[in-house]
Amino acid sequence: MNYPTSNKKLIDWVNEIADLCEPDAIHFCDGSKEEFDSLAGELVNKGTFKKLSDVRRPNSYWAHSDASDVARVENRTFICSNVADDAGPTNNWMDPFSMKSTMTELYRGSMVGRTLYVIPFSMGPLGSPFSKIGIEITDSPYVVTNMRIMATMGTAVLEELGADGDFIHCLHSVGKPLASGEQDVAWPCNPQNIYISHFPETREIWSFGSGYGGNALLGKKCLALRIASVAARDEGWLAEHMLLLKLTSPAGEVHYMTGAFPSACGKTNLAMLVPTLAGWSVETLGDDICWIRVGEDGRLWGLNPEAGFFGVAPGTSYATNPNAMDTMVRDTIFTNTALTADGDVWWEGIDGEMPSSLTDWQGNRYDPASSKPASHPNARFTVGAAQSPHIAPEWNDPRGVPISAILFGGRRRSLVPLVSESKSWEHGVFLGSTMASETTAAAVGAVGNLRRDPFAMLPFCGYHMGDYFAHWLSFGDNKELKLPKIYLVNWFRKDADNKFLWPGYGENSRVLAWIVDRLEGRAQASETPFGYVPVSDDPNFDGLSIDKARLELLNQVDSTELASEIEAISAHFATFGDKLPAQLIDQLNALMGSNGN
Ligand code: GTP
Ligand code: SPV
Ligand code: MN
Repeated sequence: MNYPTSNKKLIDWVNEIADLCEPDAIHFCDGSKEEFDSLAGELVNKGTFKKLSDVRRPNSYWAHSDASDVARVENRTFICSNVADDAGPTNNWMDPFSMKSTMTELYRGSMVGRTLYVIPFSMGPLGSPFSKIGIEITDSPYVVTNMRIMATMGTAVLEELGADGDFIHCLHSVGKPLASGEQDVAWPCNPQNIYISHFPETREIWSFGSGYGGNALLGKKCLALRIASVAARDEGWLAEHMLLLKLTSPAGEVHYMTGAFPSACGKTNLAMLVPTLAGWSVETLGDDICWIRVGEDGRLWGLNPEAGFFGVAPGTSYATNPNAMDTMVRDTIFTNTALTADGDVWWEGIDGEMPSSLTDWQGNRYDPASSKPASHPNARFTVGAAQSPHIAPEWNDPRGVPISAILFGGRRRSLVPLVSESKSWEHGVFLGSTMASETTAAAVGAVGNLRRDPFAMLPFCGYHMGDYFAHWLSFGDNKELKLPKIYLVNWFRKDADNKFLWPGYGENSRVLAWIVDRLEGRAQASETPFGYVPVSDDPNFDGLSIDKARLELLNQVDSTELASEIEAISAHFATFGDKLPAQLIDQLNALMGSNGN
C-alpha cells in the first residue's frame, strides 16, 4: 500500500495492526475540512450523527451513544507497568504481557467490515517543546471527527514526524466487526469486553470496546494525562487535570491560574467565567488539561495541550456559562443531549422552558412526566477552542504562560471553606494530596459519594500516587524556583436544606480577585487549619444578595468534623505505604496539632 509517509515505524505499525484487525480499508487522515465533512456525511448515513438545523446550529451534529457507553469506565482502565507496585494502589494493574495477549485476541479480526483510520495528532502546538505526537489507529469515524476538534491533527503532524520521528502508539477499536452483509448499528461498541489499557514503559495505549470520550479519544485522558504523567515524572515536568485561565485586574495586572477540580466539578465553567466584579476579565486558555514545565526564569509555565473542549452540557446556559454557549453556536458535535423538534439540541439547565416535544438522549420521544432526564447527565459538546469568543490570544503560544496560582477544589458539601491559601509549597501539596470530592456522572458508577481524589488525578495518574506526591514535592526542594501559590477552593458547600451556600459561576470571580490581592500583597488573611483565609471585608461581597449568616457558614470549620477528616486522611495516606513522602506525614501531624490532637 502507498501511505502518505516515509516513517518506517509508522508504516510497519499500521501494517501490523491491519494484519491483526483485518479492516476492509485503510484511511490516513489528512485533517482537512473536506475529510471531516465527508466522514460526518457517512456518519449521518449510518445514523450515528443527525445533522442539526443549519439555521439554528450550522455545521453541527447530534449523536447518541449506546445506552451503556456513556462515560469513562474506571474499573476497566488499567495501568500495565512491568511491576505491579509501579501502578500503585489507586490503579488497576495487569501484567503487560497477559494484557497484550488478552487484547491481541480481542483485536484479531475486530475491524472486519470497517475502515481503519490512521490519525496523526499532536497534543500541544506543533514545534513546541511541550508537545507530544501520537498516532491513533481507530475503526470509529466518530472518533476521527472528535479528534479533529480536540487535537492538532492530520498532514502537518505527519510532516513534523518526518521519516524518523517517534510517536505514542494509540490503538482503538470499538470491538464490533461486521459479518458480510451485516447492518451496522448507530453506535457500535462491545460492552462485555471493555479495556482501556496503558503501557507506561513503552508509552502505548490500547483501548477496546468503548466509543465514548475519554475511553476512545486517546489523545485526551489516556495520552495527555496517564502516559504524559509518566513522561513528566521521568523528564521533570507535570501533566495535570487542570484548567488554565488568564485573569486581568482593573489595574491591568495579568495573572495566569490553573485549577485542578475532579471531573464535572467546574473546570470548564471557571475557565470560561464571566466575572460579576466590575473591571475584572477572564480569558480562557484551557478547560481540562495543563502541561507544566519549569521555564528558564524559574517560574512554572503552563500549556493546554488540547485544541478543543469536550464539555459537560447539562447545567450549561447563558446564565451559568455564556462563553460556552457562544462557543458552541456552530461546528459542534453534541453527544447524548436531547434533540428538539426544530433540529436543535436541549438539555436540563439550558435557558428557557422545556420544549413541548423532545427526543431524549436515547433517540426516543421524551415523556416530560418521566422521572428521567431528557439528556444524559454526562452529555457533552465537542467544540474547537479557537471558536471561543474569550479565548486568550496566547492560548496556543508554544512557550506556554507563566503560572501565578494553582487552585485545588472539589465538591465538598461541608467542612472545606470557600477559599484558603496554603502556608507553603509542601502544605499546598498536602492540600492536593488530600483532596476529596463527591463522585459525578463523568465516570460510570454511583454519584454523590465522597472519595479521595488527590490533585483530581485519581483516575488519571499513570504511576504510583505516592511517587506522584514526591514528584510534586521535588519542585519545592529546588530553591531556585519561583513557584506559584497554591489555593484550596470549594464552590459546593450546602446548607441543612441541601442547597448550595455559594452562588458560584460568575461570582467565583470574587474569590479569584482575593487571590490576586494576596498575590499582589494587598489582602490580609488569618491562619486556620486549612491555611490562610480572608479576613474583614474580604472577599469583596458587595452587591451579592446572600445574607451574612450564610456567608459565615461558608467558612465554618467544625472541629469534630475536622477530626473525622483527619482520620479519613490518615486512612487515605496509609494506602500509599512507604511511598508516602515524610513531608506529607509532617503536614498531617501539624494539622492534627492545630486541631488539638
Ligand atoms: P470535566 O469535563 O468532566 O472534567 O468537568 P469540569 O470540571 O470541566 O466541570 P464543568 O465546568 O463542566 O461543570 C460540571 C458541573 O458543575 C456542571 O453541571 C456545572 O453547571 C456545575 N458547576 C460548575 N461550576 C459551578 C459552581 O461554581 N457552582 C455550582 N453550584 N455548580 C457548578
Ligand atoms: C473527565 O471525565 O474528566 C472528562 C471527560 O473530561 S472524558 O474525556 O470522558 O474523560
Ligand atoms: Mn476532565
